[in-house]
Amino acid sequence: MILHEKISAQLPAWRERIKSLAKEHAEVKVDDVTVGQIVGGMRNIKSLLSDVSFVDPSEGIRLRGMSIPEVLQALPRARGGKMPLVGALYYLLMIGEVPSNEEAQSVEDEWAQRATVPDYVYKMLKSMPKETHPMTLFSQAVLALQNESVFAARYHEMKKDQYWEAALEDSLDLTAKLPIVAAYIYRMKYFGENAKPKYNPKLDYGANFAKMMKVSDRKGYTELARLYFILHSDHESGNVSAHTMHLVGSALSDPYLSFSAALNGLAGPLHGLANQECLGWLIEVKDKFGGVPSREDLYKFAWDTLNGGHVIPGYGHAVLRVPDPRFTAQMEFAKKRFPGDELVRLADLVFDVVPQVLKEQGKAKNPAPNVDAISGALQYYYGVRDFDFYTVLFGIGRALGVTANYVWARALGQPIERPKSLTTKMLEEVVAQRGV
Ligand code: CMX
Repeated sequence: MILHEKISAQLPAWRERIKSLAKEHAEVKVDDVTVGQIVGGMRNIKSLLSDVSFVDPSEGIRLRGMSIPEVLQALPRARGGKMPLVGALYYLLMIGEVPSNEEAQSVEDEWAQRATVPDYVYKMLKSMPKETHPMTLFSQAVLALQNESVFAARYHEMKKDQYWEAALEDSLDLTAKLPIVAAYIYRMKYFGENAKPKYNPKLDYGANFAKMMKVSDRKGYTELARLYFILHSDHESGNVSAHTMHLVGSALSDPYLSFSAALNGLAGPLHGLANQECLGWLIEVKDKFGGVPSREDLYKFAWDTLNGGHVIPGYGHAVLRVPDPRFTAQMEFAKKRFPGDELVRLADLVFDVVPQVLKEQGKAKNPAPNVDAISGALQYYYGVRDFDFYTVLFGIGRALGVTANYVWARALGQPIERPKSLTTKMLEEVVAQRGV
């Protein structure tokens, strides 16, 4: 398998680099930790290692060193489409190089071979109460699939330097199954259907997802699915979903256990659920004003949201200090294809007004839009209008980045995570000793 071959070839050099850092330079200081960071959610403490992606606060995400426009430009495209193959992105995340068409296609072929979901998963999903949140169903399905884990089955017979191979098997199996599980949840929950979605090996990952979702403009939605999964794949390792995957995986919990945990973090309203929240907020504006409001009305509505004690979803970021390039890429997609759409025009007006409101309020360190500020509007345009499903889509994309990180974490023998906690009294004593 191509990913296996390429990672095997790179591994000796990577292991040497990590060994040298751990053995010869372990005492070198990278940063100091402040009291503010400890009481403030560990913000910006440099304490995780990932070569898959990096977020520059003033520029945004780089996936294996490439910006979003570079990724969209350089990766091999799906036949007849303008967007790259999702398999090409997975190759880039795993291997760190832009694949050839054949290499990208070989990842797509791996997925096609693995794209089956056991019956017990469907049965479990069907047995859940109708009102169960789709993220709960999605996470449960991943947990149920843990039964298939190669990593768990082989754990006792593997040596530590073989863990990554089983992790790679699981990662390919898991990512192959996620679009099927997600499409099944969608059709079951909102349309009362029970047919098992069929993955067509002649189509790529994005096209299969569009087909299984049964949206009416399949061609347009195929392109959106490809873009969406690529943009949501990775955002360095400190965000809640990526960090959760990393933390749980560090206990050698297999990729299914770790990813189910990551999904539970993604389901929080301050993280992935913000896409659902954001579309809800846009619709509220649209309903209240009977369409796109005036600048003044929107300005007042945004202030009312803040004064009501709520955040404005889709705005702000823990690391970024500029508009999120993932927002920009989606806005460009929408403006090219359906510029007159009411929600897109509204999202554009919000982009004009909300940063100003947040600046005036003076709390948010970053008043600019993040990835969630527009993603729901695009889904809505294509008829996927059940907002609570949106975070599931984020989850499919996020799996690509966090499993690539998982494979490399095992390949490089990253140890169990165990930061140290202090008591409040200890912190106060540190402050008193410093005399500040
Ligand atoms: N609306 C209102 N207030 C906001 C805000 C927003 N969009 N963004 C930040 N703030 C507030 C914070 O709540 C915080 O207030 P308190 O001091 O009262 O607690 C203050 O500004 C400072 O926060 P910050 O340091 O700028 O931001 P954080 O790193 O603490 O939080 C984030 C980052 C994303 C959770 C926050 O900006 C937020 O809640 N945004 C809205 C939800 C959202 O869009 N989340 C999705 C993020 C992307 C993703 O993970 O999917």
